[in-house]
Amino acid sequence: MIDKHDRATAQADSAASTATSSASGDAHESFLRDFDTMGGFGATGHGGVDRQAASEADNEQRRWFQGLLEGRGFTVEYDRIGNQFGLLELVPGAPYVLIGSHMDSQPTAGKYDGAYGVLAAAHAAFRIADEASAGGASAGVAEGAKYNVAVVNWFNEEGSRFVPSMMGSSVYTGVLPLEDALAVRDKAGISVEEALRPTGFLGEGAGPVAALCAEIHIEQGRLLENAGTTIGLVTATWAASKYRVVVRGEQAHSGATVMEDRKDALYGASLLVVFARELTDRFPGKLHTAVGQLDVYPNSPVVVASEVTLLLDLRCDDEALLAEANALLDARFAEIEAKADVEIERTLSHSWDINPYQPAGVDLARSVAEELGLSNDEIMTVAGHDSTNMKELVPTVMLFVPSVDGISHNEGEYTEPGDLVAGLDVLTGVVRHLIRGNLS
Ligand code: HGY
Ligand code: MN
Ligand code: MN
Repeated sequence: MIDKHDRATAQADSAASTATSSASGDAHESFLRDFDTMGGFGATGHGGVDRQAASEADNEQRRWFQGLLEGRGFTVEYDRIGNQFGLLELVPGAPYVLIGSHMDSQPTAGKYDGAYGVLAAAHAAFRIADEASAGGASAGVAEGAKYNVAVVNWFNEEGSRFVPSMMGSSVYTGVLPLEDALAVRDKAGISVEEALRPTGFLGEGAGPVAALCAEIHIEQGRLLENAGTTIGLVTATWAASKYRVVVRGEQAHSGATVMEDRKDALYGASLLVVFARELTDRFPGKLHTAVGQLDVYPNSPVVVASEVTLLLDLRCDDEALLAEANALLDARFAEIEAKADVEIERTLSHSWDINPYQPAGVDLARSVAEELGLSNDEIMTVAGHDSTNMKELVPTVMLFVPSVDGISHNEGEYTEPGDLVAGLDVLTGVVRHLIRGNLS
């Protein structure tokens, strides 16, 4: 639990908060300048970004980020799945507090998702480094520290080019075997390994040893905005079931073939897409579903489709309800096979349970937000994050800042600058506690 009365913490906090309050203007300006620079990597024409994992835009932003970290004296290394780490050593030989998120994006998406958390982690670490090297009372940071700091940019969190999502942190935490991840191919047939090999971002090792973790991210919903709350204290992740579904029929002439002879895979897939969407009406506010990717073969205007592959995504804030929704899906699959005279094959490609974040971490984050006078409240995350994996390995703190209108995975994604820097201040305060082991 938090050791609020830890002397070194108290000393460092008072000195640091003095430092922060006087330097906060500069620190905030410096962060916002860097964030503006980041928005240029893979910039689209409408305020968004397209920098999918291991794309040239992603590689470019990673090179920039390496320079930013090295410019502040951090050591940059890459692990065997391309996760990027900026290391700040406070206690030689000690494990690390991992703080970060992901810089890769969905196609034509927002520039805040993931990238904000990576840069906020870097700037929080910069402040910790300055406080540690400043000497005097604030040297308490180094003196009181039990752990080092590693800023992390996880590889391929989005899972758009290479499925599944959260790939880099899944390999780091052992959820996904390395060789399986390296072998995943994109639609052009390029594997993760082939994409990473020429970039110089494919390391050998397993990355720094983690003792604790923290991530800050945009909410991607509108609960914080609706409530007028600045900081989200994330307590758990909605459960997820993601399926790869193949609907098989037979090619036929779209005109000449009589209707009763058809085995139309696209008709079967369409019935499934509509059912998945309307299934949410039975669990209002509890179940979210979508089919975001659908590939038709042969996808020709005069041919009845013989095969459709789609990726179906279900999220639910209650594991029993999710099981009920999955059972209803199974029943509907059988009906669709009969109705469209097709065969349906479903593979669970990625899933996670609700498993909460450590409550002591929520309490720690709350105490920091309160000290800073920032409104805060507990919230569940509907989206998965790299911290979804990390909380299963080490105690993890997950923080949110508001998304305007809940828009995300969309070029219109936006978070107010004041909220961005408020989140940075909370993350910095949380990290000051974590490096002292005030969360176990
Ligand atoms: O929620 C997701 O699946 C994504 O990885 N953020
Ligand atoms: Mn994200
Ligand atoms: Mn995302």
